[in-house]
Amino acid sequence: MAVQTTLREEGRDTRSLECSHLGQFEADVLSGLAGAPKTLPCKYLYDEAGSKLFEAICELDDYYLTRTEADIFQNSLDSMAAFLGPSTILVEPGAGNCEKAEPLLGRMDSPHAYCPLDISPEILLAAQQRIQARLPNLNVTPVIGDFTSEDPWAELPVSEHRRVIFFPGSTIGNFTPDQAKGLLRQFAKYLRAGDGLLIGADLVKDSVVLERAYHDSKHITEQFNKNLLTRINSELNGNFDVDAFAHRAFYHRYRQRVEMHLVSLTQQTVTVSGQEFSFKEGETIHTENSHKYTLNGLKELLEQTGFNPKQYWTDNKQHYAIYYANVL
Ligand code: AVI
Repeated sequence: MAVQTTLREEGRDTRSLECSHLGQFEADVLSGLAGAPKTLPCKYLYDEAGSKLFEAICELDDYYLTRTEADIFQNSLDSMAAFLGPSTILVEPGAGNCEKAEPLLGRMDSPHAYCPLDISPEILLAAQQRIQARLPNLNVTPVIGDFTSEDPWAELPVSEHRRVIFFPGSTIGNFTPDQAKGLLRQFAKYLRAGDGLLIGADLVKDSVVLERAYHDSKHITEQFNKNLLTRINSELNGNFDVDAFAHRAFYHRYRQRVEMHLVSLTQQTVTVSGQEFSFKEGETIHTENSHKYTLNGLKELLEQTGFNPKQYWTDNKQHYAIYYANVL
């Protein structure tokens, strides 16, 4: 009840949160389109339509990440739960619908609390009700906010219980190596010595497999990418001709990442929020990076950011890995 009140009170703030998001969205889009090369932050791919398209991507045969990670969890829940320990607070940044945490919470030894952290109050509230119905003794405390900023971390409940951050889904891959280090250091700041991190990441593999995952045969990823232009048109008074852009995704071997771009099929000028942006034919907007790690690279990333990697789990093709690490 107390948590529902918190969410309702947060709901009152949602309008001002939305206004500030819109202001930030506009500022980021205008500066991204003014840059050379043109870029747009990938976090804006996830409006309501984008989030639904991403859910559809996760169901695709070509997009092996979600099902591979789910299989690893399925096969190793008990040993993962043992690393998480008893009476732990599980904190999940970018939790969305919290579906990945639910089976883990069900196997953990008397978890003290689950704190999903996300920007969408509606999705969090629905997830809270679902999890609470299944695990009535668990204290579910959602926190609303962007986990890349410091604010929501300060709102997490203060407690002496052991803390573990749960960061599945290869979301770490959407940050450049420097950003990933900054983010993991931010995670480490919230944790204390002996607390933990359970993190999932996609691994380096054959470029054909990688490129098929981001250029799927059903063209859902294309719709997901182009939806960003539709979103700009509706929220920022833009006039992108979505059909005048093509979806491009390729594996950059040296940078170990799949890059997603929107390619202008013609020379054209686009207006967004009253500002004009010209495109040459073939010019791209870089919309997302999805970095891939080697097992060793992931271990090094953890070691460089204050963690002591203890155990990893992977699939038999070594397409994906989940690491558990303690804070030093
Ligand atoms: C959310 N993130 C881990 C996905 C990825 O694979 O980088 C986003 C995505 N972009 C295109 N397809 C999926």
